[in-house]
Amino acid sequence: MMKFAWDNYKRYAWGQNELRPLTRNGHIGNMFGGLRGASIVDSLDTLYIMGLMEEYEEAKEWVQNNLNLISNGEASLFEVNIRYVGGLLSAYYLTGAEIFKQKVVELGEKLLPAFNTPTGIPRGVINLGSSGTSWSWGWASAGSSILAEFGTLHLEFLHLSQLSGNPLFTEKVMNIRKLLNKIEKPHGLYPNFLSPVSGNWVQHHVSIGGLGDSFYEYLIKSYLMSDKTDQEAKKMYYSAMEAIETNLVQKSPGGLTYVAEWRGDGHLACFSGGMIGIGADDGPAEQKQHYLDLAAEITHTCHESYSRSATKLGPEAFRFDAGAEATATRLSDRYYILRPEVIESYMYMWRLTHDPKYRQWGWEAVEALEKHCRVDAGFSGIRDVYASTVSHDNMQQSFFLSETLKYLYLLFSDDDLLPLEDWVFNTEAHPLPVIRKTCLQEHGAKQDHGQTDLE
Ligand code: DMJ
Repeated sequence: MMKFAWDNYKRYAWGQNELRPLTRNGHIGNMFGGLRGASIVDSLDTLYIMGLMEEYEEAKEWVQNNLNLISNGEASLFEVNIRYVGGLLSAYYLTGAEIFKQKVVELGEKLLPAFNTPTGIPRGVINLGSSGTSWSWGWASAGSSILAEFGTLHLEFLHLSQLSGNPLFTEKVMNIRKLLNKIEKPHGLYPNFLSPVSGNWVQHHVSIGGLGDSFYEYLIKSYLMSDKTDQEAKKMYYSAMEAIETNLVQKSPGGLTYVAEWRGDGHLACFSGGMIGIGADDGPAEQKQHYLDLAAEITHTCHESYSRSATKLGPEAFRFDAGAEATATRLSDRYYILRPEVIESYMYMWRLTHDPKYRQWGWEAVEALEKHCRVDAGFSGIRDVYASTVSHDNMQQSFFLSETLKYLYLLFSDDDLLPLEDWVFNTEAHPLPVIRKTCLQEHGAKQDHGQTDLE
C-alpha cells in the first residue's frame, strides 16, 4: 500500500504537497507557507522503516536538492512543526544523515519569531520569511491561540535544542508550560482558546478532539521522552486525566464509553485510546488497570464507529445523542479522509495487551481501505462512509503515508521494531528517541556516525 501510494505521488505530484489521485495531479494548499514536498518529508521515516530503500533514497535526494526553506508564505506553525520538523527529526535519528539535521535546525530557527508575543504564547499563523510576523487564525475566537497548536511543540523543540545546542527552543516551550501550569483551570480542565496577549482563557470550551487533542498527548509523551524525569509533565497529565474522567467520560445507553464532547469530531479524539493506554503504567497505582480498561473501552467505541458503517471505515464525527450510538447524524459528518487515529489506538493497544482483536480490527481497516479508498492512481478519502457506492474526495493526505500506513505496519510487526521504551511518536507518527539523561553524549556520537537505531 505504501509503495502504491508513494509511486503514484511520485508519478503525478512529485515535489508538490499532496497527490490528487483522481485528477492525477498535485495539491499545494495553504498550510505550509510555500514549503513543498509535504508528502516526501512526511514519508521519509515510513519508507525507511519499511525497507523501501530506493524510495527513501529518492526522498532524501529531494530533501537535499529541492527542499527550499526560503519562503515568504504564511504557514500554520502547528502543521509545519508536526509534519516538517517532526519528519526531518525522525529521518535524522533513524538514518544519521546530516542533511536532515541541517534542514531541521534551519527550519526550526525560522519558527522562533512566532513566539514574539506579549506572553510568549505563539500565534497560529507565521510568515516564514524574514519578517517573522504572526497572526491568529481568523476563525479562532478573538485573536486567540489554540491549545492543541501551541501545546504540540514540546517534543520537537526539545530535540531541536538537543541537535543544535541552542537552548532557545527549549526555553520557548518551557515558557508555554509555565504559563499553562500557573493559570487557573476551570474544573481542572484546559480550555481550547487562550489569548497570546493577556495569557487568559478566551472561552471555556474543552475538547480532547480537535483544538485540544495533542496538547494532552504531548504531556504524557514529554514525560516518556524525558526518560520519565519530567515530573511536571507527569503531574499535569494525570491531573488533566482525572478532570477529564470526572467531567467528560460517559457511557451510552448501549454501553459504549465515550468522551462527552464527542459531538463535532469523534475520529480525531480516537487517538485517546492509545494515549490513555501508554499512560496507564505510570499512573497512580490504584488507577493503572483502570486506565488500561478505559483505553480499551475507548478503542472499542472507535472500532464500533467503523463497524457500524457500510464501508467499515469510520465517519469524521460520531455522536451519542438522539438515539445515535457511535454513528454520524449529519450528512456533513460522514466523510473519511484516510485519518489514522483509530488505527493508531489499535497499534498501541496491541503493543500493550497483545489481544489479537486489535490485529483483526487493523486488518478490517486494511481491507476497507483497499476496497473503498484505493483508486487507479493512489488512495483517496471518501465522502460518505455509510454509502456502499463510494464517492471519492480526490485527496491522498500526507498523514496517510506518515501515520495511517506506518501504524498499520507497526501493528503487524514485532514489538522490537521501534520499541515504545525507546521511541515516542510525535502527533504525526514521527518517532523521536527517548532522551536518556545518562547517555546523551554517547547517543549523539552514535548518531553522528550515521548508525541506525531501529531496534
Ligand atoms: C494529523 O496531521 C495529526 O495526526 C494531527 O494530530 C491531527 N490531524 C492529522 C490526522 O488526522
